[in-house]
Amino acid sequence: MNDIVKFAEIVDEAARIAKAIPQFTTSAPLGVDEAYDVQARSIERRLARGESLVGVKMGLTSRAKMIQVGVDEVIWGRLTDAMRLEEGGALSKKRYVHPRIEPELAFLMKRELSGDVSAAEALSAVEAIAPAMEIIDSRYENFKFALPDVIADNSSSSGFVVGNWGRPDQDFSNLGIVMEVDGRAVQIGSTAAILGHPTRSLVAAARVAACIGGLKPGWIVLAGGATAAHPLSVGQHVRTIIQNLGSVSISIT
Ligand code: 0L1
Ligand code: MG
Repeated sequence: MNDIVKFAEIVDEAARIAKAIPQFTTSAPLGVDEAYDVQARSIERRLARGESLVGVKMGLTSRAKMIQVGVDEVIWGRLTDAMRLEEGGALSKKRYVHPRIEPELAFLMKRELSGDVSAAEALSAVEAIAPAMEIIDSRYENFKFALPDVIADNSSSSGFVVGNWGRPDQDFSNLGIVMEVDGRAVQIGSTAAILGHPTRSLVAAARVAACIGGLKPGWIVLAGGATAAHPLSVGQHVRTIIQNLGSVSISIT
């Protein structure tokens, strides 16, 4: 069995049963392109089990996130329907290895978008925007990885929750963000931290998604965390408020 297939099986199984694994790059060479092949094959295994692709996540789009994990390149991953959590609902911590949560801005696509596009073209393909949160759960022991490891592991993406959709024809370039745990602010930021403007993340998403046929109507694009991610514990209630857009919440059980 070649390494791509083997790594895809290992990381898929680690995610499926929530069990930490050693990072790949300490024992085998793995490049960035191969790591995206591992990601693609591991997600194919989920699709074969009945899940469907519903979008993409952009990762490490802010300095705070790059510093938190020691990687300084924008990365991306795939979102499936099984990763979506109900707004205001519950997240069962035992389904994850060592989950963290981070505030995000979500785009809902109304038209296909693929390849090199301008910011205006990208925005014209958007149906709506919403406050969101992403559950980040590296499958690697101690949340430690190099760039190819995290890419192979679907860029740590493990779940997401989206609030109410709002109009995209508003200025969302610099909106205040507060993420609270049990009513106490744990992360504060601005949508401007997402590559200087979240639309830049959508432009990047269109470019990287060209290899999977582009972003599709109805898909969700998570623009990337604007702050560092926060560790989750049983009993917490987590809420993110984005100025003018509203809030999104989840309880940890
Ligand atoms: O910003 C992100 O969503 C990056 C995820 C990969 C790094 C991490 O596990 O926090
Ligand atoms: Mg994220």
